[in-house]
Amino acid sequence: MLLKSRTMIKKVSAFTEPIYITRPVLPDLAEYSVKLREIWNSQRLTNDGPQHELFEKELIKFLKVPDISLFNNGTIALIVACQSLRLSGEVITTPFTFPATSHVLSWNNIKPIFCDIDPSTMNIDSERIESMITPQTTGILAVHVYGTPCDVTGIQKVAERYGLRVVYDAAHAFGVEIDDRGIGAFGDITMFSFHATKLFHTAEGGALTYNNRALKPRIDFLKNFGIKNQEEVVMPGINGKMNELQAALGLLVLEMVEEERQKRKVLIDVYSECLMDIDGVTVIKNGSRVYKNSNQYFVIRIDEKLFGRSRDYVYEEFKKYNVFARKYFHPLCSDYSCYKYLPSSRKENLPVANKVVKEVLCLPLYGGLAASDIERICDMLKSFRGKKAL
Ligand code: T4K
Repeated sequence: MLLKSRTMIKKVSAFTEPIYITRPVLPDLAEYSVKLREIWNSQRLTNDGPQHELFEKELIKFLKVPDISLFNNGTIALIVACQSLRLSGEVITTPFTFPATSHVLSWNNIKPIFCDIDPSTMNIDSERIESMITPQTTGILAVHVYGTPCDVTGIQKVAERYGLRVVYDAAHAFGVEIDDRGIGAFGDITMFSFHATKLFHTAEGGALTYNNRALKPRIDFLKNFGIKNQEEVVMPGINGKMNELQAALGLLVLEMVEEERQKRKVLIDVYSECLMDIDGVTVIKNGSRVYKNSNQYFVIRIDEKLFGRSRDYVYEEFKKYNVFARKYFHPLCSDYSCYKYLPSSRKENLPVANKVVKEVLCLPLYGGLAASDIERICDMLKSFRGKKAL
């Protein structure tokens, strides 16, 4: 039975094994060995082999997108997305994300312009984007943070009004849909990360999806050194190719992803119920039921005044119980030494992001956890409350 009382504190013991923020879904090793045997027999290890070709086709169906290009990781994919759209000058982006998002702009010699975030979705605030546009602005790089979709309609309207390109970082949004439309079908290009820590993964890996299929040749040249054929190299490309071992793993993990998503949904419901009425703890809803969620993260916000303890205190206490929560995405990109000098990094420009980043905490979430593990983590959290909150 779940704990309901606000004041009752259960004595909780630490986990004997560490509980991490996530664990990867892994197919049966024997099944993967069968795939590896095929690869061994063919001696085709990379460069658009048969596993890669099949994986592209399967992902197009699963993600409900018109076209796709596979990559060795999400960061290189995002660098190529900016290159393929010829983004330059300034690009408006969010400070509340993983370092990769703003770094890909730097790798393209583009100045990141940080725009504040929406307090409810924690995504870039579409209503503030317009005020950040200058004659140098060429695009918007938005993140569906924690898998919650951005205001895709609002962003598209601003982009069309000013002739800007839109790139989405959907690293956390695998399989998310809005009105039955894949999240990767919005904007000019969407990037997915298939890192081991993601709901869906290929150990390392990533993809770009896009509506305009005319983009494919340029994207695919860019990820393969700019090679068009054995006689022509048409642009300064990079090596961003996904290999056959990654693609084969992806094909097997893809078969398991829906089950993993459902298991996580059950655990999210357990968390939500356990934490429903704790003063100072807000459960971040991954969106209404209008669209399909990725269930990538379970996120709470801790209001220090009401809870009686800070987010950082809770994070440290959890460690003593062998629970490794994460402060994604602290620190803000605008606070990194390489970006804090930018005028858009000033705290006055980013009041919401600066508040949110002190309060968020991602709790462990993966299908291998039991409901009783989640209840135990919730009991720990309750026991951390400060006196004022009791
Ligand atoms: N954009 C956004 C918004 C992103 O969040 C990311 C990546 C990217 C772009 C870039 O995509 P990629 O280039 O990575 O495809 C992890 C991941 O490395 C990173 O991919 C991810 N975002 C980020 C949110 O999380 P760390 O530094 O937190 O990972 P790490 O190694 O501390 O792992 C966390 C926990 O996961 C570990 O404590 C245990 C578990 N774990 C991890 C790995 C790697 C496993 O159980 N098995 C594993 O193999 O960054």
